[in-house]
Amino acid sequence: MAADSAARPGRQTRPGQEWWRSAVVYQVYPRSFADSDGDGIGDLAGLTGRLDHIAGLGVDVLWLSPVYPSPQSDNGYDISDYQDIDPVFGDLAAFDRLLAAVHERGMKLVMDLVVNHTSDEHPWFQESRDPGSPKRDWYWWRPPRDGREPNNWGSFFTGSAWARDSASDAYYLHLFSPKQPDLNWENPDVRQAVHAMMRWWLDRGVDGFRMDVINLISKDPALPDGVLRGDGLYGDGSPHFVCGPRIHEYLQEMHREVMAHYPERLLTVGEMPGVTVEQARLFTDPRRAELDMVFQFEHVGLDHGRDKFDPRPLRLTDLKASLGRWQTGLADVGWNSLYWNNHDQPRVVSRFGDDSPRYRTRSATMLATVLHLHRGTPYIYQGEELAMANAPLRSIEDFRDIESLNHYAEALRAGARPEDVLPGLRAMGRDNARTPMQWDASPQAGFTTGTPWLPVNPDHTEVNAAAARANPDSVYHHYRRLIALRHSEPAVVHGDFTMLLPDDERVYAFTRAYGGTTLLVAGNFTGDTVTAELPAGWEGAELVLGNGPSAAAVTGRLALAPWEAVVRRLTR
Ligand code: ISL
Repeated sequence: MAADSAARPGRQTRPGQEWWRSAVVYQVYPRSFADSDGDGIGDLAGLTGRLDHIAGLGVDVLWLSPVYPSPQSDNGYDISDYQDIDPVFGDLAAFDRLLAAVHERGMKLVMDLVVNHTSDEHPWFQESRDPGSPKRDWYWWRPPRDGREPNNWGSFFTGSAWARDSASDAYYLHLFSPKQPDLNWENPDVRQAVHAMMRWWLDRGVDGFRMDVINLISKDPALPDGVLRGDGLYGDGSPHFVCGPRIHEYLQEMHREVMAHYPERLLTVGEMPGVTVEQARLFTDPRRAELDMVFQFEHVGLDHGRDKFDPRPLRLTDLKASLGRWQTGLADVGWNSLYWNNHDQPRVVSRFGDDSPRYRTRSATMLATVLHLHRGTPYIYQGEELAMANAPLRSIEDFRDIESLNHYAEALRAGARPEDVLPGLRAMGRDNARTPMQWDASPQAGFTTGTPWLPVNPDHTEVNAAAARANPDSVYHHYRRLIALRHSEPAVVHGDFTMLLPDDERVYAFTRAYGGTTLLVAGNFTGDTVTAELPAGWEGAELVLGNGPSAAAVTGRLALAPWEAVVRRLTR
């Protein structure tokens, strides 16, 4: 069950048999997981004390969002020291205790690597503000153009991607907030410093990295203007930095300098907004030695309108077309990562399911079943295994996230009314994912004895880990069964994927075939009873897993109760 059993240190794993293909990863956003000292912010000791909840699911890997020293302007994705722990989370000794406790439970620990940018409070950037400093070239400093920004790029967090520094009257590039200046990867010293830092963590015992926006690190050094965006104010620079000219060279170099020194043990996953299937094949082809897998963004953009804060209903046929294309595209080479949720996305039970008491458990377990039966490595975001829902965010005072606050301010400056902006923020804002983990029914959900930095969701009186673990029919135990199935049934890991019913707006159905075994997976994405035609031959197939009342009888037509999911198995 533990990841190590497949790793066989010292022996070369055959391509296709790497341990992470059968692994499941659990993401912890430490600020919101468990607070041990009552300051209202989660910390490493709190997490260490709650590891049995994670291990109890049977997961193989824990991915820890950033815990490094940081001004916390983007909740730790703005790092001021790569080789220490922020006091709000603990210290290196607390980190070592966490790592040992993770390993004791047969799990691995993957760190967040945020090296597209640092904090503006990082000593590297502080030094680079001096034009004569050897660090000047570590960032993208440029003189003004006609007294203004060096190009027209807009930042992901609104406004220009350039900030003017009074120290030298030059501008520096920041694709995210002005407190997140972009590192200049053209400079070999920057790359070496990053490699050395990575080796330092790996030598300490960590088992890999989730790499933040790693496909943005190579920019076209000419920094050309982008085509004007809808706002008419800023240009879209993404063609000049998404999977930029030297990205594959940088990742192959990183592999050579870092990952290759720890054969077999590591898991690497690159977060890649805007990545295409064709590019992902290159990034994840084991023969190219770049990354094990990437996070792509297509399926979490299908319900966006003009932008992410203009949500549209999801069309199931779009979701199937998109995920199906990724399954096919990475079938013969490369590997998928599978996710509904992370710290940047609204809660999936609220977004694609039904979070009302009637269908919450059923829709959450249906969504889990469909996702986990795809080919790829599934990621579970903290609280997803409890069907935690979006936060009851009302006025702008309820929001904490820099992205939402900036978007709101910009929209109001442009003349929008609060009541027209808030619905999009409520549906899509990142704070939805960041409310405290719901451990029990007590006043602060067992998260803290103090005042939580973001209020706990009032539904924690019903939806919490203590209740879920005590109830064999809970979402938590369904996730546990899905993970156990992946560990015991090779068809879940290796099986060929075939999409069924691509034009059906209600049922998501596919098969996975491996050797003499074929799995049929079907999920009802609606609150109605539905039927669908199936290929012949499924009569009498064994029920492997289900979440519904009828366990979906197969008679040639498939009948599914509201939000029902089934997995059936035929063996030749
Ligand atoms: O959520 C987003 C805004 O729509 C994305 O653009 C997000 O910013 C993007 O996925 C990159 O995310 C990562 O890098 C950001 C950080 O704010 C996110 O939390 C992180 O996951 C900058 O480090």
